[in-house]
Amino acid sequence: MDQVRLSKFLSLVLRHQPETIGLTLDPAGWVGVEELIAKAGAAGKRFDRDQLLEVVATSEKKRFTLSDDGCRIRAAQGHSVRVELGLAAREPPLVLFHGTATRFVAAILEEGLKPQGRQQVHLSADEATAVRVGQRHGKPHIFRVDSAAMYARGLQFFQADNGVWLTDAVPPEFLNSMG
Ligand code: HQG
Repeated sequence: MDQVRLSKFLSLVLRHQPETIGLTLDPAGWVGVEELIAKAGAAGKRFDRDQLLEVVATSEKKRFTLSDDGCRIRAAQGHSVRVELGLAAREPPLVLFHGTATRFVAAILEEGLKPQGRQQVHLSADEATAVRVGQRHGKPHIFRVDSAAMYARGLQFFQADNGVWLTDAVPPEFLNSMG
């Protein structure tokens, strides 16, 4: 399997549908590397440990995290299955960004940002990343999130292993449209 296909396959089984290959994530989202390789292989998706490590190392978004002992792997963020990543709550930068598509703007202004299919809302510290995320959905639209005010209000923020900022929801009063 080439690297892009392997990365997409890993996103599918480690974030969304582990059961398609008979895999079960532990409560924090981890699976054994050997078990993953064996169950993927049995399902016709063949790759070895070196190929897996290559994808982990070269994923520009650092989508996957290896345990310190190298025996387990998980997705850094983006899950739709319920996982408790065990991230410590921390103070966010003063401003964070969220990229979406123009067709979602009216609903977002009305009800704020919701996690939709995922466990939490994804935010980035830089605008360029938000533009790329928004482009996945269509014509991009960027919101500035007043994370300082949310934090002051007691709302919690977490930073995934790959730097993405996560929060449960962003109420509309903390959103500024950037046009
Ligand atoms: C939108 C990628 C209507 C939200 C990226 C987004 C990210 C609403 C879409 C990660 C809404 C959900 C996540 C509301 C939010 N009404 N639409 N109230 N609230 N939305 O894909 O943030 O490449 O689940 O704006 O880099 O786009 O997969 O979330 O457009 O980090 O590694 O609902 O996925 O990473 O879409 O992307 P998604 P996202 P990977």
